[in-house]
Amino acid sequence: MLNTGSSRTRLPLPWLLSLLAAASLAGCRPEPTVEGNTPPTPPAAETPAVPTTAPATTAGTPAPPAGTVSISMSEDPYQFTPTTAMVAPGATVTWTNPTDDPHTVTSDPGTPAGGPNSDARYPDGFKQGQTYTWTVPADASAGMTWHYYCRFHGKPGDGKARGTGMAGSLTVK
Ligand SMILES: [Cu+2]
Repeated sequence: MLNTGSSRTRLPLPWLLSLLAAASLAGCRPEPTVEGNTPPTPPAAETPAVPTTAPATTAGTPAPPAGTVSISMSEDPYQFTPTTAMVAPGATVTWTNPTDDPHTVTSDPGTPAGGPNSDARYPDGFKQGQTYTWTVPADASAGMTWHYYCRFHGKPGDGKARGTGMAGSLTVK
């Protein structure tokens, strides 16, 4: 490269020969080398990939609005735990029975229609290890309350208040 430049200004013929020699070499190497040196640009293109991850995390944060509510059952005395729970419209409520005896989630008479009721699925109550799942109506309004009780270990209320014994309630928040 240096020889080519210096010979150009002095002797035309040697310059032509050196040019041809350089061209033959250049035809094989310099151009591919130049293209090979081009890659420094791609690393800059990889940088935008990092900011892409951040927005995805931010968008995933406000995801759990409805959520899931888990209610268990305990013994001595039998009761729903928690006894009362706040639920969001569209939330999934799951009752699990870890006790030896079967239980029911039966809506109190007088409580809003469409409330939780395991009797259709488990006429004889759901046994140890079984679960009953109910979804809060999506159009349920805040403050709406369903009272329920276990037919074997509790008694229903009057529709305005929770019953006695094994009884619970859900209120829409
Ligand atoms: Cu029970």
